[in-house]
Amino acid sequence: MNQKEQLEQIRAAAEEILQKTGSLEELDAARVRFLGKKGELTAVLKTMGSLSPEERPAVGQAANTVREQIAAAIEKKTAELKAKAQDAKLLRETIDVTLPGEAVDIGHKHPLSSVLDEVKEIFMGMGFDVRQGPEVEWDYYNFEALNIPKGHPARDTQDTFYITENMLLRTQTSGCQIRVMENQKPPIRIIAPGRVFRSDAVDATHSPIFHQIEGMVVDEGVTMGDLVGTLDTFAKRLYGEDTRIRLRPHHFPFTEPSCEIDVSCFKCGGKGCSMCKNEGWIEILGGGMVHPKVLENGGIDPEKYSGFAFGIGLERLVMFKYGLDDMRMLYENDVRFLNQF
Ligand code: 2NM
Repeated sequence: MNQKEQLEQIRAAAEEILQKTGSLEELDAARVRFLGKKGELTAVLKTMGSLSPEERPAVGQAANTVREQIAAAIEKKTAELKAKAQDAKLLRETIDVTLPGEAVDIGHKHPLSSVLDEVKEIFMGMGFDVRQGPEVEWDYYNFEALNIPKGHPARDTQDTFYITENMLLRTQTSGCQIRVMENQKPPIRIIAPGRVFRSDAVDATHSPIFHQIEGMVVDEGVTMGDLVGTLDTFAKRLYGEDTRIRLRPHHFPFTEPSCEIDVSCFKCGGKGCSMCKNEGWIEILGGGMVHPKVLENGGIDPEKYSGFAFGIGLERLVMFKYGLDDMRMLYENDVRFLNQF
């Protein structure tokens, strides 16, 4: 076979192979085979020495033509394969924007938080400030300043979590009230919501950790009538305009006189039902006139000023509001329960 025939054979072989080539890797292999330094075309050119000077230009030109043809064919095929690969990629990555999205679970306020927020709003609407204090408290602020003397049953280690002899987990938020009295001149109108701790066994109505909202008003001429008016307004705002309150005498060391306060049952309106255990009334509050000794301990002159104070159990409010019979549901964070609010 002379060189011209060889060249024609190479061209034909290249044409056939390029036709069949389906990948860029195969294409590269073909380029090396035909056009590479050690490729078939180079091999033919190396034999040109055996030609006469008259034959050489024509064969050289033929070789160049074949090289250009093959190079052009490879280029064309490369573009085709790349376009095909791009189409396949786009097809793979197609997104159906009409598919329904994945629903995101959105959380919401815990019932203890939403009722607390409601209570805060009601008192803030009556001009109260919201104050907070430490959960780890001195014996002085939790007991001594509140006229709870040494030896009082509330101070017993059976009821109180002591950390040291003088330091404990607060059993009420009253330390806030004492600190406000120490730092602020009357008129004082505050509520102090927060976690409190008592060494109680867990059952449907008791928990060693629960929440209280305590309140205090101190000014000149504050009377029991102010306490009744304030808490009557609170009860009506929380449970509805038809709600009434009633006071029963009670005893607290830090108030004198003291009372427990019931609201008319918001389910039966006072007739008696399962919610109020046929009483018609539900106890939600304790309160009274701040004991003169407590005012004095706060640095306030009991001859000039008087005040009322009260304490509300948040869990009880929530349980009555939603008709819960077991406090533990408020702490277990079972989403099947929480999702109902
Ligand atoms: C209650 C019941 C009665 C109360 C008293 C005071 C303070 F600091 F002013 F003396 N704070 N909270 C109080 C009074 C709390 O909880 C059932």
